[in-house]
Amino acid sequence: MADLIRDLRIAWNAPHLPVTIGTTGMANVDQSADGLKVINAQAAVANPTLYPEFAGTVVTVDTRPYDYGNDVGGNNDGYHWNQNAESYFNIGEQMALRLMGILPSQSSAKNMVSFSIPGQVSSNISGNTITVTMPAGTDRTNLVPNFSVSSFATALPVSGSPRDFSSAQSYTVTAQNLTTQKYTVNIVESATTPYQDWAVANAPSGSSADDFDKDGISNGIEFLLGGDKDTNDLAKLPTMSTTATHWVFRFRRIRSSVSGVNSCVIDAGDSLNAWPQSYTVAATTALSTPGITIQENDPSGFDTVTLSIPKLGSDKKFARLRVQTLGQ
Ligand SMILES: [Ca+2]
Ligand SMILES: [Ca+2]
Repeated sequence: MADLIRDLRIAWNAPHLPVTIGTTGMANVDQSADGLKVINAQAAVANPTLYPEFAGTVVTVDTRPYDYGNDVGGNNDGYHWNQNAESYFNIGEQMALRLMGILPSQSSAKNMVSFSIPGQVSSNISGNTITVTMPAGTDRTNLVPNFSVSSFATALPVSGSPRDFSSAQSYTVTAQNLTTQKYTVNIVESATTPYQDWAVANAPSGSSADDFDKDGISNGIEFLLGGDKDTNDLAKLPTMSTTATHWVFRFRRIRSSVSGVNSCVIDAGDSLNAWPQSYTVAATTALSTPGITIQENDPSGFDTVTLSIPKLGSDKKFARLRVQTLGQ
């Protein structure tokens, strides 16, 4: 029996495989001879003094109490518990209960550890209620939270699922031991403007026209492009390229900035002296000046903004991005 357990543990690559042993059912007819030897040997495997390698992972159930004798059901064979169904049921139950007693304990942890929504101002987990503050004017109908839960726990809906937060939404976290906890998520709007919320962390002094972190990008533009005070954000600035027929001006804006600007305009012209062409960048392609295409959530949390201007014979083109934020 000990060798069998060792072999199974190797074969299944399960060095701590829990094992429950039911003693032989030959007890009543062979109690004094070989049957008893087998019973004692089966019991010995679960004796941690004799087999310390099995301590805590192997148990033996003595099945003799479940032999109800020849007079109670069964077939009076005198062995195999007289094929009494009640014996089999009770032995199986005892073996299962003893096995459960040596299984590794399952975690009951089911906490929502962190919860955030891209573009949020802040989020707070208090008990089973989560409050996320989003910039004023945020469209709540299709927000995509990211969250983490306790080790071994799972959650529904899963992290990264888009949901309509027009009303409070609930999440159920299920622990490894299958107990559950419900969390309710409420969205509130910030009392300050999105730019002001950004500036608290990234430009605590000066106006949107200043360059707080001196990376060459003014605060207002940096807000729009998703920059921060700890990063040199030059790589986020708009790019200009050409096709056979068009000048192409392109940048990514952080999506939550849409409700944070009075205006976002691309000026263009054939020299740096004058900017005769102006294109308004609004929330969507349809609301923007023709020539502008907005790919929403490309990637998630950002929009890709593209302006295409026909060349029409001009051999050079200049363009600039102007942003006027709500709140300075
Ligand atoms: Ca800057
Ligand atoms: Ca920066």
